[in-house]
Amino acid sequence: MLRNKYPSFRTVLAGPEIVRVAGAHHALSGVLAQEAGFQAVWSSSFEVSAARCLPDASLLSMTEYLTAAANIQKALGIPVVADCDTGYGDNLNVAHMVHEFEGMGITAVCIEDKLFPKMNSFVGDGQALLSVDAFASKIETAKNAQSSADFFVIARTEALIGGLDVDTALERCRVYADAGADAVLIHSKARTKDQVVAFLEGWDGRVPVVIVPTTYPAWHIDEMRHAGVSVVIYANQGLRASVSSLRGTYRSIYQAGDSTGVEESIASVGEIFDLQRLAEWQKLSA
Ligand code: SPV
Ligand code: MG
Repeated sequence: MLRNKYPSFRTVLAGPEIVRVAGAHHALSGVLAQEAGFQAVWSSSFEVSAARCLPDASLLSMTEYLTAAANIQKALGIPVVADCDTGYGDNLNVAHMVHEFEGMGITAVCIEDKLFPKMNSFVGDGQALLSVDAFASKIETAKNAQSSADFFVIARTEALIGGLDVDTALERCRVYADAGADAVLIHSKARTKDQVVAFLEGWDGRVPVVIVPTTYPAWHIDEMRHAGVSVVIYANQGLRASVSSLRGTYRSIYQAGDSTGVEESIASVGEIFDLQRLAEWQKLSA
């Protein structure tokens, strides 16, 4: 069975456990996240653009992000959550984006309340936001554009990234939930979890809360669960690990003049065959 079956993100979220999601930029990284036990994969705009050595600044087209997300999804038995930035434009772009992503088998998308073109959340301070009403209208548009009731739309507020306070973030998320969002994502680049904890304490639970603990990595999954987190996205650790690993390996081979020194620490060719599911493919040949 070379085509994968996978549950929708909504189905996975309906389970009793906090949903752990890992960032990926290609199918191989998605498969390795799945192998580690993650319940879903985040097709990260930061990772996908970094894989092209481009900034995460709305430079790639919707189609390029769609292709990346769909290629990851095809390789997996768990759902992809597609990071769709601002929805690639205004309400018309959002409707088109939902048609296209849903049409390619993606069961969950996330859009954020920054202005298009956007810049990655960790760049600079005081990034500008779309008005609450304009973003709520994007959420409504996205929900009206989906064809299956199962399709899942996450509304991400960048209020804290933009230098606004927790009350503003809460107010924005309440409006987004009322506009039909299936979950809200509260993003923070603070070095501690305090802002996010304050958000969770003030949240009335009308939809689940998603977090991205890149800058507050010490928060343990059990404590997150306790605090009311429903979904946690480890958005870019895989990419950063790849960079460290590739850099070390290439340098070591170049400096040594042969590759024996790295043999012990790199995957075998056989392991790559397994990830390619070569044996299953070979059964197709007569
Ligand atoms: C991503 O992974 O692309 C995200 C999270 O959106 S962040 O990079 O923190 O904006
Ligand atoms: Mg992103």
